[in-house]
Amino acid sequence: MKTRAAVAWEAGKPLSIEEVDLEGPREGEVLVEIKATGLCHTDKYTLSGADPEGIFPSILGHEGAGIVVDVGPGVKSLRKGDHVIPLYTPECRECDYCLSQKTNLCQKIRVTQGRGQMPDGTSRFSCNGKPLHHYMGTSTFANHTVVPEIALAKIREDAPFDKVCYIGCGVTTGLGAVLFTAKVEAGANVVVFGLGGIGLNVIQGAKMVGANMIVGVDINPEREAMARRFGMTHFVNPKEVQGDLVGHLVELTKGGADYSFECVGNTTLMRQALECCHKGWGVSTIIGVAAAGQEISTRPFQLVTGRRWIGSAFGGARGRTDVPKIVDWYMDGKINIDELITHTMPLEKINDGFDLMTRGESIRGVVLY
Ligand code: NAD
Ligand code: AHE
Ligand code: ZN
Ligand code: ZN
Repeated sequence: MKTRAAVAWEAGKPLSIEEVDLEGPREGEVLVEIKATGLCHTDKYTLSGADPEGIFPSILGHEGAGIVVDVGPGVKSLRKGDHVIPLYTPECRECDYCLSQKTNLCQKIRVTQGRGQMPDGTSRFSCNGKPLHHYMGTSTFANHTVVPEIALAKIREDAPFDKVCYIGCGVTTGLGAVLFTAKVEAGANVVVFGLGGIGLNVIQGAKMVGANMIVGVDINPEREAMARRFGMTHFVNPKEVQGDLVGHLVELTKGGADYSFECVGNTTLMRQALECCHKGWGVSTIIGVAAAGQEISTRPFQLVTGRRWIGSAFGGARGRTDVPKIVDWYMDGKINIDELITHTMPLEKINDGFDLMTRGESIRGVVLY
């Protein structure tokens, strides 16, 4: 079939709107009509060329929601008409990783996914006869996409696509990092670095679990008002701190954060996030994705003296199990998504959406097909 897509032909170049060819679903695969997709910073990161797994030409996008149009042979859990959210972290429920119950990082199709291929090693997308790579197993910057069955969460039919698409990455990543990865408890003091599409969901999660202090750190002062509405109790703009930011945060939290989260992708901030944690027990969670070649460092003494450094992918959520529940939380009014979606646009304006992100003007931009 033909469908419309924003194609990433080359690193560092704007996306190009094309009519592309899409083959139908093969064994274990599902054809999905994407109704809406969010723009996540990770898409911008990959488009920039800084992602070692970035492959071009490709169709980016990993924060979508849509409807099943067709299923391939052997697909049992989904049928035409089902509403779904594609999962860049699948949940096969049978690989060693899934069965371990220790991680959400299902590895069933990770190798081919990282190569921009479907599990059988081929692509379903092409343009003028030239194959296009898939991205993160989802490629939601196409109006129609083919996704493995194990990488689709079935969701309730009354959930609005233009809002719940954000659960496909940002909402789940932020809330999940608090609830599933760090397991923040009521009364904890939390410091969040970066108050964008991810960090504001970390704030929302910290508020949900009854955190005491929720300190937000961002160089964009425009982020303060929104973050306060989501539960932030203290705002720190590093540009306005006299002297050492870590010392300032330790003093503010009276000894250090019980939990900190890095939601920017900046290795200097990752170090500061660890070092502002409380001696003896503070846990710092890295969420941000740093460019190829970048490394983190700290004095080992920081860890010897009881701080712990951990990371979180997709908020530690098991997609097919947890995503439908998070959709319920939204539908029950337990979490706020609407206010975070600051801009919507047609596919033709997707590059403008990334410009808004770059200028710090949007929290989440969403493409409506
Ligand atoms: P975003 O662009 O919406 O937000 C980034 C925020 O960081 C902005 O508010 C910006 O002002 C702030 N910032 C930038 N430099 C800063 C600095 N030096 N000090 C303090 N604040 C600073 O991005 P996002 O969509 O929220 O994504 C955040 C990061 O999380 C990205 O690296 C993205 O790739 C990553 N991410 C990771 C996962 C995961 O599963 N681990 C999932 C989604 C996104
Ligand atoms: N390919 C990149 C790493 C990108 C990365 O860390 N991706 C996160 C999701 S970001 C969503 O916005 C993730 O889930 N990682 C786990 C995985 O298996 O990819 C690089 O730098 O190599
Ligand atoms: Zn993302
Ligand atoms: Zn698995």
